[in-house]
Amino acid sequence: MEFCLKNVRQKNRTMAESRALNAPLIIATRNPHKTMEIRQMLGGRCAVLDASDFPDWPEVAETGTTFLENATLKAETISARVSGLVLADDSGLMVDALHGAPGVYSSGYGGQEGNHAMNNQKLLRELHDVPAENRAARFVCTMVIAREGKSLAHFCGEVEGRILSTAGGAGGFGYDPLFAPTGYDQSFAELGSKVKNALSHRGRALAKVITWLEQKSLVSTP
Ligand code: ITT
Repeated sequence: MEFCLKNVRQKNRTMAESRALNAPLIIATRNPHKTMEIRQMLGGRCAVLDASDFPDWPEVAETGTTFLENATLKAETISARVSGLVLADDSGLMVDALHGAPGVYSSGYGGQEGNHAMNNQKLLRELHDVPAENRAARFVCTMVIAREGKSLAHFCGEVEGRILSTAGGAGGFGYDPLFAPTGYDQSFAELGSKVKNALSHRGRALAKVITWLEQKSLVSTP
């Protein structure tokens, strides 16, 4: 009897796990570059979906004043609308000489939401007179995991570096052509996705997410 119950429990657990392993991770983002990086870094552990797979997703007003507040708003709003595990990423660039700006306002810094060229032009203008030794900056990322409208956990990652005086490279997105991580002279856009993913704020936050998902048997090991 004991043996049978154990077998049934084992079978139920295996079935629950295989359901979980087949479940996609839904990224609460309209930024296809974020999705691409997260998909690359998850490396086949699970399928990845985003706003492009859900045409009727609501716009989430990012009214928070911290990365955590905005990531929580995105994760909770979207997870209340779709079934499954939702991951939101709120991220940005913090420049010491600008007292932490653009920070949570990174996406619209140049005057138009999501206009990366305008953002980079404004950043170069603002730092025009700032010498190389005072151009320290960091990318920051907060990820929130939510289900059924409730946040379950959050994870942070950062990468230190500096702002270059001219843009370089065609990889990545956003401020990548102007950001050189510590230890490198080239920008993230020049270094390419393998190096960027290994060092980046997003890579560091996602590594913690992956550990959490693996501990809960919510993704498979590649
Ligand atoms: P979602 O809110 O839909 O996810 P978004 O791009 O608006 O997309 P955020 O509100 O988190 O996302 O703003 C992030 C901005 O910070 C992004 O638009 C870039 O300007 C900058 N940024 C964040 N991560 C970056 C990275 O890895 N490389 C370059 N710029 C980055």
